[in-house]
Amino acid sequence: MRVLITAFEAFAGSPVNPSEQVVNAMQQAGLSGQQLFTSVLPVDAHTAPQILSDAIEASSPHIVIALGEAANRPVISIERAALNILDFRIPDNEGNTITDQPILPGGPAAYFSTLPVRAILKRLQASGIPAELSYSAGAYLCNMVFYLLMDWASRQPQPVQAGFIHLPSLPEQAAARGNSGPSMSLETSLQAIRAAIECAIEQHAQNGG
Ligand code: PCA
Repeated sequence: MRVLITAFEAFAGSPVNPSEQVVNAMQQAGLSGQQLFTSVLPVDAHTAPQILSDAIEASSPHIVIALGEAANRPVISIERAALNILDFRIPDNEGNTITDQPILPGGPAAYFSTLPVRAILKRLQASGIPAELSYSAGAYLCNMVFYLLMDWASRQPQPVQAGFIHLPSLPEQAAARGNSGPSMSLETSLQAIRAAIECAIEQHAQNGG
């Protein structure tokens, strides 16, 4: 099976992004028995859509899990819905601050993840990894990529399992911020994403994919 995992580069003044580190570690280790493709997207509203679409075209994936960092969240957030809105609280890495705009004018208000979100939640919790289902991926780059990914998935002749997972910051990021904000180790986030991929592969096989 072809599995595409995307991440984001660092943003908001942090030197690293946990999603990029997870994807780099996965790229090095590979995914046994599957074809793994990875892409690290820019935090740039003008170029991220094309780079996402190039990554999809290059991999023609059965499963896509897009990853990003949610600095204020203490647990793995399995996103359920992408909204058709751009409403940035901070500028992206190229200085664009887009507010009150649709991602796709005339597009549906929202798309749901087609990942087996409940099964992933249960698998993570059973493995001792704190996780939650989240009903908002925000209105910044992560939500944008999630929405565009689901828009692509909705147009495929065969069902694609696609969705978005937000990761907490790494402990070193929380330490550098010097506040009492939450964090999760790279090993735990990596284990979570491996488990999520396993669930999606199992579900895909059950669906006769
Ligand atoms: N998190 C941001 C964008 C890049 C990232 O990793 C977000 O939640 O939109």
